[in-house]
Amino acid sequence: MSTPSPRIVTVAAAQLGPIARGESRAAVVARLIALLHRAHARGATLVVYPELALTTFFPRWFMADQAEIDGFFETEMPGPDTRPLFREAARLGVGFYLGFAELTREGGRTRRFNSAILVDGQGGVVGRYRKVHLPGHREHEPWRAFQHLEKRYFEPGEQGFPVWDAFGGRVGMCLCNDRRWPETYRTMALQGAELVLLGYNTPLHYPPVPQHDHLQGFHNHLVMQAGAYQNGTWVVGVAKAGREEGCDLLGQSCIIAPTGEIVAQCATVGDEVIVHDVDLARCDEIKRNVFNFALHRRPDQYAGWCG
Ligand code: ING
Repeated sequence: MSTPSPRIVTVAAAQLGPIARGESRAAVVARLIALLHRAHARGATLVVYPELALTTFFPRWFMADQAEIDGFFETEMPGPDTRPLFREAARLGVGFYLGFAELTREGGRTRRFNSAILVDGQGGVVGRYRKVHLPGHREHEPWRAFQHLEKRYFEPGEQGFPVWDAFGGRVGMCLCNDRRWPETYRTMALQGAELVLLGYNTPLHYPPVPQHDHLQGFHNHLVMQAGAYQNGTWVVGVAKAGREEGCDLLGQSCIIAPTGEIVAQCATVGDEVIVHDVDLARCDEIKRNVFNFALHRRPDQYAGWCG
């Protein structure tokens, strides 16, 4: 079988350590730009940041005051605080994925989403994704060591899992809990996704089932490696990590090949950059063989699967 010509995109995972509740956007953007410089110095043309990369993971607290909650959201992207990142990335010719809390006016009402944006190397917005699978709960549950109020603070995304032509291939995005659901990767793979970018904030302690706490790292890689292999796509998973406002967040940011192999992984729970020469052509090793959907997949037998 002929080997396709390589299609290399040098990708960086830019893991963030904790962001304090009171840390200014300017201070966080300065950290993002420092990571951008380290990634660029190592040849990266695409940098992947975590979910909600501009603030602390605020769904861990119950807040009654909407103005206080909205202080964690962005009303413009780019806006005054993030424009320096967009400018510097474009100056260096580097694209990026950035997770952020999106506050917008649509259909005559205020909407709030857990979102991510994909920006190309010229500073152009390729696309925006709104988190589909919102974990956690809606009401204050004081029994928990900390809250997980994504269902309270965000609306679920209603635009599915788009895939865009970018960086020389087919690129898709998702966010955190989305990575646990097989439908996420398959929906994108059915659109030809070759590179799935995602950020996450994953506490080591899971209050509903604490006996699984020691499995957080295993489950994190399990779902991303399976998603990569079963769909013949690269997966880049990037953490907000470390002890953030008293809550220990999982690190283990990594770059995973279509074979399911982890080819690069962070070794700390702080601000850290890992880089890999992602060859998008290697997706064919899987997509044209073991998971050749046209030859082997049987949607006629998958009752209830919309794909
Ligand atoms: N965080 C967590 C995640 O899916 C979670 C929530 C943790 C769910 C542990 C299940 C087990 O990684 C976000 N932000 O989705």
